Amino acid sequence: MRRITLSRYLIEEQREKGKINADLRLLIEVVARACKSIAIAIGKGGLGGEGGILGEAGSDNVQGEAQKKLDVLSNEIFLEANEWGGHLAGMASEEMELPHAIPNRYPQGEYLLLFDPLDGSSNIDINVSVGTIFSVLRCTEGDDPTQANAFLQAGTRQVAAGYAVYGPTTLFVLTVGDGVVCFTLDRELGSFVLTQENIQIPHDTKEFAINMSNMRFWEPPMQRYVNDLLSGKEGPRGKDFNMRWVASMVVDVHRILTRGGVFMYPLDSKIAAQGGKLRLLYEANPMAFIVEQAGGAASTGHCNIMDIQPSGLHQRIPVILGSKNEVALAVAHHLKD
Ligand code: AHM
Ligand code: MG
Repeated sequence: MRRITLSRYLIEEQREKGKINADLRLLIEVVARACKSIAIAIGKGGLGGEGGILGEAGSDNVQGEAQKKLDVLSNEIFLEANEWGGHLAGMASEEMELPHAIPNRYPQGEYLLLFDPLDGSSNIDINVSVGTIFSVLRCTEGDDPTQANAFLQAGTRQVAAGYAVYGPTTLFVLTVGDGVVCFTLDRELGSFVLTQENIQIPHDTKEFAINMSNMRFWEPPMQRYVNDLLSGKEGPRGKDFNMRWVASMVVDVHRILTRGGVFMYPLDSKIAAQGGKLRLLYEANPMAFIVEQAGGAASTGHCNIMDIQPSGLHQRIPVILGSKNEVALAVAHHLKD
């Protein structure tokens, strides 16, 4: 069998298809290398470093959430790996209040890298899969990449997005706007090898993912939609649904890429003031790009996620994404209201 490594896939996307240039290829390779380092750190678990690498870091991030040691470590791995290659104009991370400027001693490139270094980190201490999510934009000419404004671009302007899953196997899922591909880390060789091409999300599903404990706090359209799912065969949908909730978005989205489904983190009255739970730039946009490239859909309930013009680096929004027809039904409930 022809083994296609990530490097070879990227060279073919550049040379034969002209989908990416050399800088974007380098950027994605460096991101994948950083994900490998994070996978190794996570794999050490309670054995890693002085005092282990599990548990709280003792600090809060910009959003006032307690950081895990691995949140901080993964963020550092990403910054260090990506700042010297000459392909980036700047970086922004879920874990940092302000953009990270590329040090003057390194050349600057045209791309902006946005990332959630460790998504689902509340799962770390219980040995459940977590991941990394990233999104790539072009820095607009005249914009200052050390300022938040440069990063406030609609998701439709992403040139690449992807995520890594640190689970029983380490996976690297990628789109450069030419469909979605998945690579599996060959631990002996230390390289990502293509294991799935042209991933397609089935348009229909019988599976949904949502944190049901928040149901009483949701807005009426979401309550009505989920009630329809829960009523199963006897309800208006005429079929029984199954539910899954890993509480690591990467894993819940990866399941949807694998067998379909709908993933939702709606607005609820506890988090209304902050606009939602998931972050537009680091979580919703990259996942929306991947899901749409795989034939699925991604909406807030009122508009397509990738059409939103961001207003802040850490803006949060409601998210409904996955199987196309199911997302359309959830959106229909919101439009009726
Ligand atoms: P994080 O980036 O701080 O880990 O937060 C995002 C995570 C998502 O991965 C997941 O879907 C969600 O938060 C789970 O939230 P909850 O614990 O409310 O179910
Ligand atoms: Mg996250």
